[in-house]
Amino acid sequence: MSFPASRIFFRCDLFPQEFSIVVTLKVPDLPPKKNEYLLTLVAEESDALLLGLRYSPTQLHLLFLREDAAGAWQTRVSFRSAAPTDGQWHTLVLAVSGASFSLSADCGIPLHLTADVPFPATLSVRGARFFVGSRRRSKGLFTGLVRQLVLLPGSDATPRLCPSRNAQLAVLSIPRVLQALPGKPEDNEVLQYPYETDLKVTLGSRPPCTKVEDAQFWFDASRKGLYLCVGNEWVSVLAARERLDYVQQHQDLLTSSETLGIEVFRIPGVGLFAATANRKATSAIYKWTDGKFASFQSLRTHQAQSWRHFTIGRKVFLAVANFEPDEKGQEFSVIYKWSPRKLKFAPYQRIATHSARDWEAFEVHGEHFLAVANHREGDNHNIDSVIYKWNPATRLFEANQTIPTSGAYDWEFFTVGPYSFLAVANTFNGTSTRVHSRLYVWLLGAFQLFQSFPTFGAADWEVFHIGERIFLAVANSHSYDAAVQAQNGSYVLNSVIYELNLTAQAFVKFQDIPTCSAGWRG
Ligand SMILES: [Ca+2]
Ligand SMILES: [Ca+2]
Repeated sequence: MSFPASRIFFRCDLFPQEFSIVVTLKVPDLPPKKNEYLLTLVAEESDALLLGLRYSPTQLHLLFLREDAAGAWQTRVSFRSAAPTDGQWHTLVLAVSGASFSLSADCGIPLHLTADVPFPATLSVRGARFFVGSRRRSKGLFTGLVRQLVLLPGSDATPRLCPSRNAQLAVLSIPRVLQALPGKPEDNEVLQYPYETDLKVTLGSRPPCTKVEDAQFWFDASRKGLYLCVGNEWVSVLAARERLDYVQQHQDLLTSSETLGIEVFRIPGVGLFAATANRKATSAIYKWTDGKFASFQSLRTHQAQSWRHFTIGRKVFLAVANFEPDEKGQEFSVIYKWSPRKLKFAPYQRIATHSARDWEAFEVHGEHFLAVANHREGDNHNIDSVIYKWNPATRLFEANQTIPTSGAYDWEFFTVGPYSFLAVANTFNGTSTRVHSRLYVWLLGAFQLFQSFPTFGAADWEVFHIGERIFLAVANSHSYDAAVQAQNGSYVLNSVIYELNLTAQAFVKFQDIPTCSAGWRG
């Protein structure tokens, strides 16, 4: 079976720099020295093997072509005794990121290898063709069975499959026609980019934090504290800024589906509210009533990611970031306004957005702004995010400035003296999570680039003050820093703190917080 690479790579013809290949296969007893190709990517004209996955009785080889000034080099990374050729089903996950290669079989402990030659950052697939089960025509024909073969851009796909009750048949994506085969898929969630599933916020009382919950968030609603599960421990990411003293005891909020974000706010003279952004069709607003949060209003949302409460004069608004289009395929997010007459939130303005992640509301010199983090449009992550300005004449938000972003996840606004800053967290540029996140400063009526920061799937910026000092922290959801990775080869999450240096007029690195499995105890 073969197909042109352009069928998968129709927007961009570069193979991802970081990716995983998930394969479920059954290999018969192979004669010694026999080599069979599971998957190849071949340049049609030159017949060069750009990428290949080859199976032998004792090893699994990943082959790739790397070009440098001296020419093109075929590189091979070999994993010993990957999975036995025992005629049984096995699921392998191969994860590639730069010079780091790992392979896990049946959700077992992964084998890590660091190669001298990293996987190329720019491997062009123009004019190339994929072959499944061969290396063009009959060469090295695969004689086993393949049930699942998935190529995923982004980081290691292992946490998306494992642990699994049936590790040998762990399912990521199985074609419908093959689903009747033995080994029923457990939970066939829509395929998303792996870093997107990394960010899950759970509400309620302290949930378990094990390998399964790794890199997931827990929001402690009663104390407004955000925690990240790292190495079996809940680590405080955002300390409770303002303790809600009147919250006597802990409460679980029952939400209709998985909650991705929560906003707690007060409407003067009315009370305290909490809005939850739920993944399924509706999101909910709760009102603090008789000592607990009670259901107040339900609003139609489309995979809501977050809510933002803000006020303009005495008007109270609530904006939702919708990640998915509605039933008619229209993509937009909605600003709701509190109706003091009806005592409800009512839709006020609809704004076209693209997989919106976050709204940031702020004021500059008495004018009101709203910035949306547009994550991606279709498969394209390199799109504009938009800053809207409140027009007091039309009483609407109008586009004021666009800023190019790459898989934008979060906006953070803050001021230093008379200066207004806006930082964006960029996660992914289509091939890599190694992408700069940027800080802008308000000058002459617009935001201008102030500083760029190297980040790795940046998901969140937070500013905080200690006395007179100003700090900016970024949460990287991925890290490929060689020095940190070398510690034990385990998954490392790196958060970096910068401090504003007034002399240098720049944010300089204050400290790294390496949070690998044993390191960080909050
Ligand atoms: Ca934000
Ligand atoms: Ca933030």
